[in-house]
Amino acid sequence: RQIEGSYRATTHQIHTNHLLSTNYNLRHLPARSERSSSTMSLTNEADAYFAENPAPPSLATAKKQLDDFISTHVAQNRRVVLITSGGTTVPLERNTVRFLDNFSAGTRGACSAEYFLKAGYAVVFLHRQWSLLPFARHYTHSRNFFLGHMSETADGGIEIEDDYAKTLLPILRAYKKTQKEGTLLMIPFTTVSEYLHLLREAAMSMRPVGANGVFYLAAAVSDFFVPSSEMSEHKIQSGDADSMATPVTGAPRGKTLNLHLSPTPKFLHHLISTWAPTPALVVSFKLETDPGILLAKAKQALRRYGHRLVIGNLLKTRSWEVVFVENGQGGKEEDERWKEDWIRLEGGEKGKGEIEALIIPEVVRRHEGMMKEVAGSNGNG
Ligand code: PAZ
Repeated sequence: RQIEGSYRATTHQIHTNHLLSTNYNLRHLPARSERSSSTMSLTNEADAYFAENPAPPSLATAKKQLDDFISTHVAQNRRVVLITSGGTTVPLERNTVRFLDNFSAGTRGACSAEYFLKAGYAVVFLHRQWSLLPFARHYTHSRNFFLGHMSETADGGIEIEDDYAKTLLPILRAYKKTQKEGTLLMIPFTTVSEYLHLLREAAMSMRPVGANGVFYLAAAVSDFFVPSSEMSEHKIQSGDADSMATPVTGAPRGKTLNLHLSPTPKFLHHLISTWAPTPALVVSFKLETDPGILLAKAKQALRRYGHRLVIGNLLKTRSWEVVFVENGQGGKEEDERWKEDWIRLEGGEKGKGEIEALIIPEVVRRHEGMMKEVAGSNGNG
């Protein structure tokens, strides 16, 4: 999960990263003037993206799983939520040795999936491979290592400490119920390209769900990527890099690497306007590190894409506070239309429980409100 030694980039670090200002061009990189994405319309931009960046070989299987799963639950008139979870990678080579990654562990997505299941939804869980999974997260990524609570019995069986068994029992019950009802479909991705191909197929599969559907887009998606045509086929060799002089002193400072990254297409625009133009509730997440711009960025997303709800969060406080930003579409002045509701875990950082236990009921409440509106406007309300 690293490139070159100890460097670990997040999508949000890329702007300021010294890699961008250094001076090594990946081979096969066409001149900037040959790249035309800035002049394309958004639709052409998406078409060009999917034409240029090949679909993962597993896409056809995933599509069949999605269609089967969704049609089963549509037939039962069950609500369906599509959750995206975890970070996407940006490979630097086609035979990938190195890639950019980001911080997301998939906690928000995995945890939210359990609460949506509890609320009766069927869950499509598009997640970064090896990130946190619903149910498994309670023991795979816990510092309270599960084997420490088990011992071997005289007859070769396994005994679990009473207290630990009590903690696991509700999780086991919820998992068994989910299995019995077939309400969880998990599909993994790794790269940003795999993610976008999967999201497009999943969004189109969601169409028949209509107003019973929710898109809950919690994945941390790379804003920039290296297009397939510009990627080195094999592992980038340090010998291919330019020797650089240190600015000001001119002293040699060895080989340096300079990456040119292209902007990832604005997938939310495509999801809302083309892939899934259904009355489903679309909830996107906005992560920032600067508290001063969080609300403005959430509103910008709502204005730009025209969906219903953005959940804003800050890197440092995301596990105990979030803000729901909604475009009420009622007032005359732009500022009067915004509704901002902070949701906080009691006790803050040291609070007990999970903030998703508060987030999901609130999303469900808003989803139900929207379903009533849709039924009303169809004359069924
Ligand atoms: O996966 P995690 O629990 O560590 O983090 C969740 C999150 C911060 C990635 C998510 O809540 C979020 O804000 N996703 C959108 C990120 C973005 O603005 O690109």
